[in-house]
Amino acid sequence: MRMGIGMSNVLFLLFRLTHKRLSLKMRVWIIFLLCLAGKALTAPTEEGPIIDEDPIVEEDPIVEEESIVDEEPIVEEEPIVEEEMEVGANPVQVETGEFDEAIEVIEDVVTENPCLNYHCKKGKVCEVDEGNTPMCVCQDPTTCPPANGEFEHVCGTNNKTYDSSCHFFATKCALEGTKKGHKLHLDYIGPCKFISPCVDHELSEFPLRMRDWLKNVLVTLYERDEDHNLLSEKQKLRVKKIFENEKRLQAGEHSLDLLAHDFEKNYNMYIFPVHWQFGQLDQHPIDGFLSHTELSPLRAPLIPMEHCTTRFFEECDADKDKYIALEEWADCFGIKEQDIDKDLVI
Ligand SMILES: [Ca+2]
Ligand SMILES: [Ca+2]
Repeated sequence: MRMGIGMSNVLFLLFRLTHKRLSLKMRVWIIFLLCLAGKALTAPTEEGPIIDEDPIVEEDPIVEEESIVDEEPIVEEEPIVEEEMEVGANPVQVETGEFDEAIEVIEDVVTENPCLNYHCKKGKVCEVDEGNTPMCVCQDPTTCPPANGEFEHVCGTNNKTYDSSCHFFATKCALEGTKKGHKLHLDYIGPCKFISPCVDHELSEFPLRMRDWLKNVLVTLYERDEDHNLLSEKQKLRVKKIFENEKRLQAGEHSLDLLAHDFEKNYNMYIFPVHWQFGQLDQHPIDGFLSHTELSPLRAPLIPMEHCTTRFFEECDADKDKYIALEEWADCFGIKEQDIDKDLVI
């Protein structure tokens, strides 16, 4: 159900974001997203058991899959503690997570199966050794479900198209420990294609639409949050102020001039949405920095539609350390230094 709500948000908001410029592509995207929605709704069991009234788990046991730093830390997969989606998860993240789910929880009638509920990172599957101890091993790409169409293809940073994200991550896993594997990331969703270079004036338009989009995502979540599981109470209080502000620019198709004017006039309404999105992405680990992997749920679906995505996020990383810090993030969305507030990342 929550997936359905998230999906409609994605459809609505992604549509709004790129409607005018890319209406034909959007149609393809809507079909793609609808297919994902269907997939998500028909395969709820893959999610594993969901604990009601989940306790707040501070440290997510899922470790970061791909780090861009040179020294990739060696991490051990841990059994999953709880699979419930974090409160207020970004719908874009939710859907992408569903899409590039290469993690398999092996279902087995034998309750003793140690692989049951054993969580492996993308590209790996659980197997038991002689001692019946579960372990994660690289998935054979040929065991990935065949792609249902082009919309399941993904493009790697090596500009190679993979049948699905499962095929991509299984291939990447096999290259683990090599330079090639280290450099390889999922670039965007869809087959590799020519993406026209982003020129300066186009780059300056990108944050205008993105900020407006983030604000509308939050307002939509607020309006639909009947079950109190889309936004936390703290988040709701923040969004309530935006929602109830009479001066708020209503969701719709706006010219860039109007968006720019609104950002100037109603600047305060944009501060929280920019912080909120950062918090949604900064999860593995929660450290005030976004790695390539953490950013991926946002950028991978956007790149085929918004050709400035890559350049925008590259330039966000002002100190070029391969991570986007909160300060860098806020700055590239036009948030003034004095308004950057860690406490808003809630
Ligand atoms: Ca992080
Ligand atoms: Ca940086």
